Amino acid sequence: MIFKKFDPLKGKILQILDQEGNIVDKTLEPKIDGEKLLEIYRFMTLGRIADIKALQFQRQGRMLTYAPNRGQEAAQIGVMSALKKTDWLATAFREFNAMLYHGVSLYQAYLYWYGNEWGSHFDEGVNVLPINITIGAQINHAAGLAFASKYLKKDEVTTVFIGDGGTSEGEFHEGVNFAGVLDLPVIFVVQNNQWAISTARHKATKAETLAQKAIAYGIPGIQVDGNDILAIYVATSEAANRAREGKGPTLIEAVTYRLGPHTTSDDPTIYRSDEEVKIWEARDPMIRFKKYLIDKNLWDEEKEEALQKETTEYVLETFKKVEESGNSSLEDIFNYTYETLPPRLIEQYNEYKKYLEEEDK
Ligand SMILES: Cc1ncc(C[n+]2csc(CCOP(=O)(O)OP(=O)(O)O)c2C)c(N)n1
Ligand SMILES: [Mg+2]
Repeated sequence: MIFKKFDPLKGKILQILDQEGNIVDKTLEPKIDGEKLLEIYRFMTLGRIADIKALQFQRQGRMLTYAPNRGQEAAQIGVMSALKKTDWLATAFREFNAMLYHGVSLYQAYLYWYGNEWGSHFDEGVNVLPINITIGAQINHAAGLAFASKYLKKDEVTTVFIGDGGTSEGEFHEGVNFAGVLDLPVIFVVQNNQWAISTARHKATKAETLAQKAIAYGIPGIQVDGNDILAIYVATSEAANRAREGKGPTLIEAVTYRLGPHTTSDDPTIYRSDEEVKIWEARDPMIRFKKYLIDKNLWDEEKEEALQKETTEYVLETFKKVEESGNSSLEDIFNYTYETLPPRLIEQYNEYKKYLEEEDK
């Protein structure tokens, strides 16, 4: 129903909770119980603190390259909180919060960015595919996974995230088209964070909205305020219902903003203005959701302080464990993609082995 009301071509964007934390349309407010609302807020806080700390660890030389997601908490947790744990998640590399909410431990998530291969090996029963750095590839993984779920008649929905820039990749077209034509149970979530490294969103495509790309594949598309967790939750719930009823895929464009750098190797001050960042800082998804919880008498400053303290301690303790785990073995880097290593990887293996032996001397 919501997809008919918010036509992506008419520039209508779904918002339920505005920037100040006020409900703009009471009829659309989802019925989420207090306990779950608090669980969502705890995860948002964990994601926010873990993200800020990861950047600091990297600056201290204790972590490898890291891709921050500050500002995108609602776009990720809003989606995952509307799904079941038996559903599947396919990610690019900025979905730290989505992964944590869907069952990846903070220890595992950190391990990956620490450079340890075991950070890609999630616990049994955690339905999350490994991080995908190749822009767009996860779209086809998701379509394939959803094809398998449908073929095996399993009640599973696959959700896949991609960035605004990623929607210009060939793989995006192939995967969404494939899912559309076969009515696969997939939700495509485009996190439009306005930038693809230093390429502004309007320089990557002439399309007015990214949600309207859905029209070409004959599937519903909707543009949602990605910093409004209630709106994201509502759109995802409807998309998941459609998928479970066999009605096929949906595309959700979450309009959001990457408040930090692209990665720890990037300096965003070169390509975007402080004014732009300030506008989006005021749209921070955490500020409005906290206000919503306070208005509902579920939250106060005392609870906030305790949560901040407890979460920071947990994050620091977890990272200590990651550092104690050290690096994975050389074999771990090469052993899990091919049954028999192709010649070029044998060459790389030998080269790296030699490098490590020389370093040890
Ligand atoms: C196939 C491919 N081409 C180029 C890159 C280099 N690259 C890494 S991130 C990125 C930009 C991605 O932008 P977007 O899809 O908007 O996602 P965001 O980083 O904003 O989350 C590029 C071009 C890559 N990883 N894979
Ligand atoms: Mg982007």
